[in-house]
Amino acid sequence: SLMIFVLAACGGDSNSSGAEGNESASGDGETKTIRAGIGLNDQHPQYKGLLKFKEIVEEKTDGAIKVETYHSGQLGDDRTMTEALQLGTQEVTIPSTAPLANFVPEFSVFDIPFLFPNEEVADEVLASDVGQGLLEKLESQNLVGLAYWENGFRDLTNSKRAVATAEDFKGLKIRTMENDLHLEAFKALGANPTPMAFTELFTAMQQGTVDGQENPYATIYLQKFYEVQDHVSNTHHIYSPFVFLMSKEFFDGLNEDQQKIVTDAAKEAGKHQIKLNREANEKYLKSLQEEGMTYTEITPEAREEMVKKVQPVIEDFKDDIGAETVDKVYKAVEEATK
Ligand code: KDG
Repeated sequence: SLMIFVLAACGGDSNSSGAEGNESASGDGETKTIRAGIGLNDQHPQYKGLLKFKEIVEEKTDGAIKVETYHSGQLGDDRTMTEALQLGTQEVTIPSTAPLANFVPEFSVFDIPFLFPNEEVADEVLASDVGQGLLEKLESQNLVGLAYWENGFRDLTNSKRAVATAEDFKGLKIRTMENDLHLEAFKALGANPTPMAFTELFTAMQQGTVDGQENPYATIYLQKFYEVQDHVSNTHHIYSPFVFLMSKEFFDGLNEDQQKIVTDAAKEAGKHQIKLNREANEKYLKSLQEEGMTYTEITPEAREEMVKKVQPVIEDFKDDIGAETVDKVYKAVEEATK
């Protein structure tokens, strides 16, 4: 990385000395375009983060790399956009880790319910060797994981009843992300889960195909889910990271200066996004109540009961996720919790 730093510091000078002759941020005069798509809407901190990424990249490359931003699933859902990156027909997407586990199974480690006690522990584990190692595994899938961003702690909403205990999940038709561990965990809680892309969720709730869903408060509020949902509980059952993904084909086609710029920009914009996201998640529970939703707090005893119910599922999935990854993550959580 020192080498990359030196090249970046030299700027245009490396043009004359570099064997390739195009080692500067502005490239060889050809403009490259990054089409970046997300599922959430333009009010969400995820989109604000993406705008920050655009600003940094366009400025640092002097416009040699342009970033076009697409929200609300305009380019597809998490899964189809990730596939488009593999094919090289799209350059950037920022999915939740849950659907990404369909590409690299180890990412499902973050779908272990009640894994992280708080955001600080999540931060430490994601920055640790095991967290960063997971990003490296994406390369074999023709993807480059440039940084973790944040979706956040997920909380349950539904249109049927106030959920306070594990019992209350019984029979609720819950939309889950497209991830087998999510699906089985909700079954273990007695719910009737259906996996579905985020882009189909609002309509499914509106039409009653599902009774509920789970997402952080920021998403519930900014996507206006309160229009079709009546109850919210602070289940905090999963902390979902986002992964800032780039097509490997596109990344490999950038010169070293540009690779450093997009990598740093993804990290820098991520810090901004995470800050905004935490402010939003703190602020919007109150807004949901103002919009008429009932709020039910999960007591520590009730949460303990939920932990017990999903335990067998975690054991069943350990080998599918990768036992080594699971053990390493548990260890990292333990160390971060000390
Ligand atoms: O832009 C991200 C969304 O596409 C998605 O990951 C949001 O958490 C999400 C969900 O429930 O699908």
